Amino acid sequence: MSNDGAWIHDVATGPAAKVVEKHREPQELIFYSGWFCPYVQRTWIALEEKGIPYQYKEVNPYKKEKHFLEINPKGLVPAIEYKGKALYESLILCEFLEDAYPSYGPNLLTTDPYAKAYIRIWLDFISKTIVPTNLRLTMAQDPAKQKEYLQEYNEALRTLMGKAKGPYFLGEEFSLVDVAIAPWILRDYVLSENRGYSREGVSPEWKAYCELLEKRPSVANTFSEKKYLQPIYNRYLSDTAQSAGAQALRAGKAIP
Ligand SMILES: N[C@@H](CCC(=O)N[C@@H](CS)C(=O)NCC(=O)O)C(=O)O
Repeated sequence: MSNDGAWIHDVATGPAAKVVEKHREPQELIFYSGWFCPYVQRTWIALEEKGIPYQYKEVNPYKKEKHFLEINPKGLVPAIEYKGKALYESLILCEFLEDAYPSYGPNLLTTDPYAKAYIRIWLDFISKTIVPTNLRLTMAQDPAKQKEYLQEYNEALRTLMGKAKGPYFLGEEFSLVDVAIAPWILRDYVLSENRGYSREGVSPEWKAYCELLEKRPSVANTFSEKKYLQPIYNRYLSDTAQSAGAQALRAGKAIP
């Protein structure tokens, strides 16, 4: 199967296309994005929340073009180039934005040492438990495995919600924990339509939290039209995706 990414729609659409249009001018921060990618969306939400000037550049990471591999040797989006130097990894980029642009917008990581460490504990839980379980559930073909992973996924979301103060994870303030999970909330219709997941099935608190997050402008405005995501999700749902994440999961390795 071809893995050059030619089957992926090449530009952002819907609300995200309008945001892209506003970020064409050269800036000292270049944001290398793939419109479809949930990890990208984390960094994009943080850029928008903080009102940081950035230049948007669309990359198809499946094509592994030489110029992009020079920016991120892993060949994954998101990546940024800041004053000519390259960085990557969605949550590391979000933290970097707080350090590099302290006077821009709200501090999504807070300034309190305890709160910062607490946020990182839950970012770690999202990265190591929620996201891999979501992917496993999406890719599972055996109905018994789907059932098992759905239970695990619901349980993981309940664990997260058990710590949420409401309305956002930390209380009144929107933080990096909300940023880190929001892209998977916007895409959860894939699991509802195909894997028996429902927000109510997790908990009423989770449903309310999802509805709040998906309405937030930085979240809603960095999302494209769902129809263009369909070919991508079809590959995951039929377990034929060849992304680095899908391959790692099949091999029983941690997702990159
Ligand atoms: N841990 C990385 C994951 C990024 C990632 O997996 N991005 C995907 C797109 S959603 C990618 O670039 N895939 C290219 C490939 O699999 O070859 C992060 O958080 O930034």
